[in-house]
Amino acid sequence: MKRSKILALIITVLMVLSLAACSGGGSNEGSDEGSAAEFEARTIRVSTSTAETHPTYKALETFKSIVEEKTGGAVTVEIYANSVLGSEDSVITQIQSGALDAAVMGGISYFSEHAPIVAVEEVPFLFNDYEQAVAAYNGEFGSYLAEVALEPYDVHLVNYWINGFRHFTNNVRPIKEPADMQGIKFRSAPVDMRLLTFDTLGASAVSINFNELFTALQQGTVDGQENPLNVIYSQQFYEVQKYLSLSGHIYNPSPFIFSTKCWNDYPDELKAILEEAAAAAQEQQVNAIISDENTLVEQLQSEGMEVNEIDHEAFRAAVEPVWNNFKETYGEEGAKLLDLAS
Ligand code: EAX
Repeated sequence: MKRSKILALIITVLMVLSLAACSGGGSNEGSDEGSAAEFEARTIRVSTSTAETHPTYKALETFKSIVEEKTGGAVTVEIYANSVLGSEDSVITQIQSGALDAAVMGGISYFSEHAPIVAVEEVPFLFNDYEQAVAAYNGEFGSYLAEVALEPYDVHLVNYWINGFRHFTNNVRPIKEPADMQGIKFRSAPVDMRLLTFDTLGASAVSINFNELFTALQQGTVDGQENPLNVIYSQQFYEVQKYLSLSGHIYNPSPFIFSTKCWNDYPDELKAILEEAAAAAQEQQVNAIISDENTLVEQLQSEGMEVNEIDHEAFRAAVEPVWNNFKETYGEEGAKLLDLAS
């Protein structure tokens, strides 16, 4: 059976099993067990598109164990990896309705409906390194985006983890200069600014959901894709991709979000525990992503990928029209955000 069919089947089963929204308010089991007595039995369901071998999943396991321990087992956390609850868009819909409590997303620009300016995330070469990107998202830049983009969706940001700097992979040729992009057919996530970047660089790009990406690469629907090293490795894209070009052209955070409906339903003591557990998980995830960068290139090479550096200066010059497009579209507000990012 194809990966996508298996997933579709799993999703259907899960949907049927999970009709209860923000599944709290169960029996008051454990009410005579000391401090855990404060907590009603409830299950918190968290989704991630990444695999069990990705640092996000491991950090969610830490989150789960802290929450379960601090609530004396009254609150259970269930982790759904590998997009089993559906594409990013479908996860957002489930979060909005409160059918799903929480998710670690692969970026923030999926939430563009109420604030198209969130496209700033996708401006190529906006950040030079992890230190700068993490500081921006943990600071005013990140809180501004959460306020304008997430809140109108009824989405509550707990904190930002890292998805990472994205790099090109493909089966046609190593990408060194912008001209090497010509004619290669890439998959893009369904976000406009990224599609514009591909277009500006002379590549063709089609929008495909992440949960359909492996199959699309395997079947040759597209020649290439771009993702952070940890995603390329944990999704085993090296099985279906030959060249890895270390472009780092876009940085995506991984916002850890909750359904506002569910969040408002939790007692304050539980919110405090969730925040504490999320802070520990964030620290673990961020450290893992950053330190893995040193070893992943070698691991991908030993899986058979051919790795090269890109001509950064030439690429930065080639994407200038994308910057201009952003500046013209978002005026002063856009300029302020670009400033906050630097
Ligand atoms: O969470 O769609 C993508 O390529 C994202 O990077 C993916 O969701 C990782």
